[in-house]
Amino acid sequence: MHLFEFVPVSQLVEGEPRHRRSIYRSAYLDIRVREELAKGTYDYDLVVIGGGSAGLACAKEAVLNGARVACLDFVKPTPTLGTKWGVGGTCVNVGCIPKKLMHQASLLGEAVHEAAAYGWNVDDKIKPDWSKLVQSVQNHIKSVNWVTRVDLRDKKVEYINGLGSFVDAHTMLAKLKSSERTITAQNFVIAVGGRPRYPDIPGAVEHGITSDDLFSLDREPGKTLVVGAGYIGLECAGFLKGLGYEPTVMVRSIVLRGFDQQMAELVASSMEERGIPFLRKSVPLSVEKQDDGKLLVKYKNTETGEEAEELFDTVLWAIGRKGLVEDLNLSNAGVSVQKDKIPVDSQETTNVPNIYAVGDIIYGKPELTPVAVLAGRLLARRLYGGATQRMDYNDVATTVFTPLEYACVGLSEEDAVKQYGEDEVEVFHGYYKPTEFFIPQKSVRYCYLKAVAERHGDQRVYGLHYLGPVAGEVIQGFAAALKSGLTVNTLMNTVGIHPTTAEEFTRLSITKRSGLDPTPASCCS
Ligand code: FAD
Ligand code: NA7
Repeated sequence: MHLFEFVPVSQLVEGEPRHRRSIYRSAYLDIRVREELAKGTYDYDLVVIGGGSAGLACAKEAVLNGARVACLDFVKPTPTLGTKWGVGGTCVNVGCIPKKLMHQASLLGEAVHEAAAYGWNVDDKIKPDWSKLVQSVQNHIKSVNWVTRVDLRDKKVEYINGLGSFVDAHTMLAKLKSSERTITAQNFVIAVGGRPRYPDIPGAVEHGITSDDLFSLDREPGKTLVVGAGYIGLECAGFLKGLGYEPTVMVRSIVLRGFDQQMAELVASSMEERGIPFLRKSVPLSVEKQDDGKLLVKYKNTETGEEAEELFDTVLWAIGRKGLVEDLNLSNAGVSVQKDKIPVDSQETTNVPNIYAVGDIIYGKPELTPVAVLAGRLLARRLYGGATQRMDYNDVATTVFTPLEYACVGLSEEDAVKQYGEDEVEVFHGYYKPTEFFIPQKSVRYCYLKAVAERHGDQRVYGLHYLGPVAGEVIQGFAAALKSGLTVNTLMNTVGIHPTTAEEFTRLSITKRSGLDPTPASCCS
């Protein structure tokens, strides 16, 4: 018998309805037949809770591998403005996509201003139209919501617009618009993601907004206090500045916690150079609305204890996200929770064997769309396709879309030192001058990159860090190289593409340890 021969279940199990899907005839066949019989007692083989990046990928892949799948998705309106959105989750509606589009809008503004130096006759006083930008972004999002629904229908995933909560480990209650529905399933995948946090201070919820409101805001943001110096805070401050508004970033402790701190400080400095003030070591105390609609923010310096206040048009909380475990009634199913996230093992199984979790909701893993998508897909293949491949959460590349972008893959310098010891880590670094920055003469002060590598032996590269234009595009390919065991020798012997900024990685020759000046003399030698 061929290992992957398709055999309809109906030929294997007496009385099995004809529409039941085929399964692989393979080493695990006996188990599958037993599972098949058990499934007869449930409405679905799999119910996925959450129609975002992880849930949709998992649901579609499960159907492709023969499972009967329903996917629940429900969005609660934001507490301040009541903003809500359609199926697709955070990335599409209030995350990566609108963020990247607004970042692009701000880069375009910069490009238009630079165009004059390249000979274009452009009006120097150009101004963006916020409502038009929001309209364009929202139109795109609505079209993606529509395509997502059609795709689910075509792929035979039953989409249920309902808020799911567990009744027991095999039963879910879905609260629909005006009714309730009880659903049973053999397996559940929890993919509910997270939502922005609000600080516990007076006026926070009444007057402050989050990224969930920003991309559809029906007025110009104006002078904006962005509280939080994680990547969402910095990205929002960055595009708001590029669009001509006045953002200020309030930093509680450090910038970009979890990222390489030398790079993080360069990102912050490059933003300050563009006129974005950073209120360091500060936390907000209260937000009060004034008669003229302005928001008075009182805040304090955490080191000196000194208090201060300032008026803003908008206060944007970007202080992290909390996992959406509350509505799930996880205790009914016996699922453990750790700090509003769900701990899972290396197969994304929770402490309850038939309940899995993927995406932002899992504890201690990168909160990124491609991570959610791949983990969801691999999980479905393991559950229904007989696959064994597990998600590798290491060496995931990412980009911070600040005005000067920062992308990285692998270990930060401090993590490499922590893991291998200072004597065993070599850092190759250099400043560089992007050709496109020569006209008009733009600041190259923060165009910097480094390779963190093994000091001896093969000199394996542990991490790559790049601050400059199109950072994500630059690092993506290097991420594949790093995953394939990239060494310093390979990097140095790779012929660059000239004139690009990515080629600078092939020209790194100065180590930090040498103390030599890493600023470039010329662009072409
Ligand atoms: P989500 O996409 O959040 O989907 C979960 C879905 O489940 C939601 O629709 C939610 O409403 C629904 N839900 C919750 N509870 C229930 C329930 N009980 N019943 C039914 N449905 C429920 N990642 C990147 O890779 N690149 C980026 O550039 C990037 N930028 C970002 C920018 C911003 C502003 C934000 C906020 C995030 C960004 N991310 C980015 C992160 C990315 O959006 C997330 O990692 C990704 O969306 C996680 O997918 P998920 O499926 O786990 O959760
Ligand atoms: P992050 O990366 O968790 O950053 C949150 C930032 O907000 C960080 O600078 C925090 O400072 C700061 N923070 C947290 N709580 C407060 C309070 N109460 N007051 C002031 N400042 C505070 O969150 P993001 O929103 O940027 O991103 C969340 C995830 O979504 C991220 O992993 C992405 O992948 C997607 P701290 O360093 O803790 O002192």
